[in-house]
Amino acid sequence: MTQAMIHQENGVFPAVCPLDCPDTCGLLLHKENGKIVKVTGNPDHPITQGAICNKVRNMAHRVYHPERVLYPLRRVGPKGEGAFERISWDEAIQEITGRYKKLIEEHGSESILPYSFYGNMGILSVDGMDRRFFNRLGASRLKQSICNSAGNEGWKSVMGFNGGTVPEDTVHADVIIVWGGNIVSTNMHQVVLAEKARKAGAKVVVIDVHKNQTGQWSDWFIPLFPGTDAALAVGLMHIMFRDGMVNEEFLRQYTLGHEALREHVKDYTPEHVSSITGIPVGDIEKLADLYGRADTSYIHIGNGLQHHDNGGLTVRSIAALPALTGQWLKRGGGAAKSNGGYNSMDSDALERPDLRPNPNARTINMNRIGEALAMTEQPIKSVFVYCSNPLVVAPDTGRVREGFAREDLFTVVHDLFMTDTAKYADILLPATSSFENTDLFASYWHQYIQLQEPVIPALGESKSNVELFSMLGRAMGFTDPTFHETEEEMMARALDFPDNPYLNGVTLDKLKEHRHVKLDMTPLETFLDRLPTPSGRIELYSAQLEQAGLPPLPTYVPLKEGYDGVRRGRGHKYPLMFISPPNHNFLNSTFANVDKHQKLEKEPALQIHPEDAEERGVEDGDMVTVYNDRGTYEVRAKVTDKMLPGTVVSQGLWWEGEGRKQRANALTPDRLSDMGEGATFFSTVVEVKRH
Ligand SMILES: Nc1nc2c(c(=O)[nH]1)N[C@H]1C(S)=C(S)[C@@H](COP(=O)(O)OP(=O)(O)OC[C@H]3O[C@@H](n4cnc5c(=O)[nH]c(N)nc54)[C@H](O)[C@@H]3O)O[C@H]1N2
Ligand SMILES: Nc1nc2c(c(=O)[nH]1)N[C@H]1C(S)=C(S)[C@@H](COP(=O)(O)OP(=O)(O)OC[C@H]3O[C@@H](n4cnc5c(=O)[nH]c(N)nc54)[C@H](O)[C@@H]3O)O[C@H]1N2
Ligand SMILES: [Mo]
Repeated sequence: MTQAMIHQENGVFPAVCPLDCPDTCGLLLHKENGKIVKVTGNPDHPITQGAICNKVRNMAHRVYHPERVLYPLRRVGPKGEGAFERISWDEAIQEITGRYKKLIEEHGSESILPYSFYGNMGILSVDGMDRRFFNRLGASRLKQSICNSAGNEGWKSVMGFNGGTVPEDTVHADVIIVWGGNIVSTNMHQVVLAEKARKAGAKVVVIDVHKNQTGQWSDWFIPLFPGTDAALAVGLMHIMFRDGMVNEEFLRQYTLGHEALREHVKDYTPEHVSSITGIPVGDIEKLADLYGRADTSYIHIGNGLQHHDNGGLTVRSIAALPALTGQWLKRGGGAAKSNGGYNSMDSDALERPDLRPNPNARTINMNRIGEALAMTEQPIKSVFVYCSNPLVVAPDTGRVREGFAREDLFTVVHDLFMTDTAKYADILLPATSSFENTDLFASYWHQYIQLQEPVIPALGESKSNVELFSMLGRAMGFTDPTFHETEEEMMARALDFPDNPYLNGVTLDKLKEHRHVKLDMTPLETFLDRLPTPSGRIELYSAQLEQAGLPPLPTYVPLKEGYDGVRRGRGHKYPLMFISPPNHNFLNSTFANVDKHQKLEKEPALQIHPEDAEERGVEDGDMVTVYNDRGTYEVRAKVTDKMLPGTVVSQGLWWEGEGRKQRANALTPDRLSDMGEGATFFSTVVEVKRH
C-alpha cells in the first residue's frame, strides 16, 4: 500500500491531519501528476464527516510552498539573520554527532536539551524515535507544559484521569456551556455536534473574556474578567445547593467531600461573585437556574481559561460542577477538558526510558526556556528544536531570544520552514510534511485511532523525525536495535498495551484495512465505579491538593498579575489585561508565514474597548504600541465592545514582521501556574499608547 500510494500519479488517497487540534481529521488527498492538488475531509470518518477547516483545505499550498527548507543548511551569518549555506546530510550529521560527543565529554550529557512540542501530532514523530534518541543520549529532559498541563492537573484532581464526555454523546445535551474555548476556530466538529443539539432545542452558552467567533455563534454570551472563572463556578454551586438543585443521592454515592463543599460555597454569594467576575447578579442567578435545572448539561472546558496563574484550580472548580446534579449518569451530560486518557498507548516501548544512562537527569520546564538558557551553573550548551517554534510561541520571548542568541550555544533546528527560531540555528535540517510519512494518530478529543502512510515522496532531501533520530542514534554509535526499528514495528509495539482496556482490538492490521479504528468504549459504561482518584470517587475535596499546599475544595484564587478582585484602572502602571489567544487561520505559529493564511488574517490587531480607547486617544485603525516591563508589541487598534473595559485582546501568534515588533509573547510572563507547572500567557498586564 505504502509504495502504491507514493507511486500512483493520480487518485484520491486517505490521510490524517497532523495539526495540534482536537479534531484530528480524516483527510483525502487528491493527486494529479504525482502532486497533491486538493485536500478534502474524509466523508467516511465518523467525526470529520467530509468537513474540514480552511487551514487544512489549503494545506497543499504549505506542503509545496517555495520557502520550504529542502536541504540541510549551515548558518553563515550572525544568529537570527537567516543567512545559511547548503551542506550535505553527511556533513550535518557529522557536525551534530561530533559536537555532541565533545559536549558530553566536557560538560556531561545533560548540557544537551531537546525542545519540542506537537507541531506534528504523529505519535512516532514526537513521542517515538526522538525520545529514544534523547533518552539514550542522556540529555536533559523537557517538561512539555506549554499547552494544557494546568487544566489537565485540575481536571485529574477531580476525576482522576483525562477522560470526560465523548463527542458524539453531546448531541443529547440540552444545555451546552463552552467555557473558555473558541470552538468555532479551534474545534469545529464540536460546533457541528452542538448544532445538532441546538436543533433539538439545546441552548448554547459561551463564557469568555471576549466575544470571539464562538460567542457570536452562541445563544447567550457571558463576558467576565480574565482569571475569575473559578469564582463563577463556585458561585453557581452556591445557588445550586441553596436552591436544592443538587442530586443528593449521586453526591453520597459517587463523590468525596460534598458536605465540606456545601459549607465552603456559602461564602460565594451572587453579590460577591458578581464583584469578582463583573457578571451581573441577575445573570449569575439565571445561569445557575439554566445549568442546575437542565436535564442533560455538557460543559466544554477550553484551554484559554487555564493559561492563567490560577488555571489548575479554575479547571478543577468547573470540573466539579457536573457531579452536583449527577450529570455523569446522563448520556451526553458531564464535561470534557481532554479525552487523551482514553487512548494511552505503550509509551515505554515507544520512548524507551530504560535506555537512559542517567535516570535522574534534570528536567527543564519549556515555559522557562529563556531563563534556562541563561543558567550559568551546569549551563545548557546545545538545544535541539523540532516540532516547535519557541521564539514565537514561548512566553517572554525577549528572554528566549537572548538565550538563543548566545554565541556558545550549539543549536540544531529540524523544521519545514525557516521559522524565527530556525534563524538562530547553527544547523537547520529539512523536515518532511506528515503526508510524506508513516505515522499513528490519536485525538485528545474523539476516539478514533488513525494511520497515515506516505502519499507523496519526501520533498528535496527532507527527512521525517523517525528517520532523522534513528540516523542520529546510529551515527552516535548507539548499538541498541531500537534505532533500527521500522515504523510498522514501532506502531505495533505502541498498540500492544493491555493496560488500557479502551485500546482493546485496535490493531495495525485493522488500521491498514480501515484507516481509522474506534477505541473500545465499553469500559466507559462503568467508569464511575473505577475512578483512578486516590479515593476512587469524584474528589470535590482533594487531600492530595491540600498536602501540596493548595485549597482542597474548588476555590477562586486571584491572579498574581491581573485582576485582584477589584477592577484595575487608573493608578495602576499597567491597567489593562492582555489576552493573546489563537486566531482562526493559523495553528499556533504554523501558517503564519504562508501568504494565503496571512491575507485571511490581514495583520496583527488589538481589540480595545471604546472606553479604554478614548482614555488613550486611540481611534479605530490607529497603530498602537502595547507594552509592559517585558517588552512591546506593535499592532493596529480595533475599537470594539466585544469585551469588558480593562481587557485587550490580540489573536494569533505572528512571526517577526518587516521592521515591526510583532510578537504577542514579548509581553507574556514565564511564571508557572498553580498546578502542572503550566503556562500563564493570559495573566499579563499592559498599557497601550498611540504611535
Ligand atoms: N484555528 C486554530 N485552531 C487551533 C489552534 C490555533 O492556533 N488556531 N490551536 C490549537 C491548540 S494547540 C489548542 S491548545 C487549542 C486551543 O483552543 P481553545 O481551547 O479554544 O483555547 P484558546 O483558543 O487558547 O482560548 C479560548 C478562549 O479563552 C479565552 N480566555 C482567555 N482567558 C480567559 C479567562 O480567564 N476566562 C475565560 N472564560 N476565557 C478566557 C480567550 O479569550 C479565547 O477566546 O486549539 C487548537 N486549535
Ligand atoms: N501568547 C500565546 N502563546 C501561546 C499560546 C497562546 O494561546 N497565546 N498557545 C500555546 C499553546 S496552547 C501551544 S500548544 C503552543 C504551540 O507551539 P508550537 O508547538 O511551537 O506550535 P507551532 O507554532 O505550530 O510550531 C510547530 C512547528 O513544528 C513544525 N513541524 C510540523 N511538522 C513537523 C515535523 O514533522 N517535524 C518537525 N521537525 N517539525 C515539524 C512546524 O513547521 C512549526 O514550525 O503555543 C503556545 N503559545
Ligand atoms: Mo495547545
